[in-house]
Amino acid sequence: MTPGIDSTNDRNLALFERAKKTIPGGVNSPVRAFKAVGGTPRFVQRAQGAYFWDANGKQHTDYIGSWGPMILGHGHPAVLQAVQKAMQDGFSFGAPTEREVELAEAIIAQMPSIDMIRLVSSGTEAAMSAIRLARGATGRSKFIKFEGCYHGHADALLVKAGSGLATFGNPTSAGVPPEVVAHTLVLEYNNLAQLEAAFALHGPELACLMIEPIAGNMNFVRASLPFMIRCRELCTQHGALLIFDEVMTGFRVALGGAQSVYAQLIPGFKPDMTALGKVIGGGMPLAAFGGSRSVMEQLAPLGPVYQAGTLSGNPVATACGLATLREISKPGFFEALSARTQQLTHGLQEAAQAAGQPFCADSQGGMFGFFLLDALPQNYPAVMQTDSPRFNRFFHGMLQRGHYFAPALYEAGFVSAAHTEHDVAETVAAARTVFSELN
Ligand code: KE4
Repeated sequence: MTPGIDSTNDRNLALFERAKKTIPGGVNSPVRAFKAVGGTPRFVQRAQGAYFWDANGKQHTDYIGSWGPMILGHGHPAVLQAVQKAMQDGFSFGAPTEREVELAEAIIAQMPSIDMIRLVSSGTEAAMSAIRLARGATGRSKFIKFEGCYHGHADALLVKAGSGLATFGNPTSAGVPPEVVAHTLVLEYNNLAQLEAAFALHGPELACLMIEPIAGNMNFVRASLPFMIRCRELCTQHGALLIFDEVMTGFRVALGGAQSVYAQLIPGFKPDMTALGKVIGGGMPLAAFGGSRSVMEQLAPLGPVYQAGTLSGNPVATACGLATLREISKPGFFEALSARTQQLTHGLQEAAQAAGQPFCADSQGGMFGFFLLDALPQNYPAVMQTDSPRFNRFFHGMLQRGHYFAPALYEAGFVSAAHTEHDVAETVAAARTVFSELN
């Protein structure tokens, strides 16, 4: 029970009980149910800037921002105006619009690896379609993904490592027939030896390698430079496509996404395909996948790889996305956002140290992760070494004080341009108290 809130008039609790009657688990996406941390999900009544107010009218400083899209904060006036205007002109046509072309051009302008792009409605669709396109373009079926990386819930991607490198994946979800994941090879993130062995064993059969370049689905784990260099080299050597899943990192860690961060460290570095989502829709259902012209032109109606969507390139969602990209493209935007994010991670680090708590954090642009560990983990098993009961106590301690972090220790966090220095200082002050109570 959440101390300080009388459960009889806790509207979050009442709404959660009511929701469970008609929606499985009371939520439309599992992570929202607080299963990992326990307690009652906060039902959002409204949000503005860096804050949202829950069903009890309690204000929270929001460090999830819809899991990444709300990089400007909630209800940015320029975005709101663009969406309201677009709605006057029509919600959906099932026909091409100029704004889809403008958005495609705006994305391509920031990502030199992308010649052409197809808009879809979710990150799952983007990643699923990218895999299908890679398979169609190469004529190969097998592909590599990494433990701890999440690419949406398409069947072939709901898979855990098989036993050893010669065996392919096993389903992580009921309802996924083993044969559907029989071509998916799951490796350990940042494990060079496994990567080399997998290509040595299967190289000529591999259609692609899909990776979160900064893995936000195991909180915040960077691919090491040697590892990323070998992913690129081995894909090139064996004719497999290197696919960056930047649904979370795209336009969030930098204007050019994580690929621009790696390109600064590895001259000429480019993935062959990129999946995008979240920020490019500004909070509306919009995602995309793109790559070289030769690969993308394999897509219907030009080529043999089928892909489609009723609401793809939706005119209201593209207005929201375009207005968002316009704002984040302004000079100094990412410098200011990065500084704000680092104010948070450095502040949390100091607060934890003051309480003698193990803590480490990392961030890039407006995305951050922290671990109640002494050193930054390099892979999923290391992330899961975290003392989850202690994480849960930290999470709820912060939540009760009105600071909303991801309700799972394997999820990343997000800062928006609307978070002020004072907002972050308040969060750090609350963390100082919560960390001291953890002892
Ligand atoms: P969606 O289908 O949820 O739009 O995107 C799937 C996806 C693909 N790739 C990456 C790197 C992602 O992070 C995601 C979705 N991210 C989760 C947060 N870890 C969304 C939150 C949720 O599942 O409710």
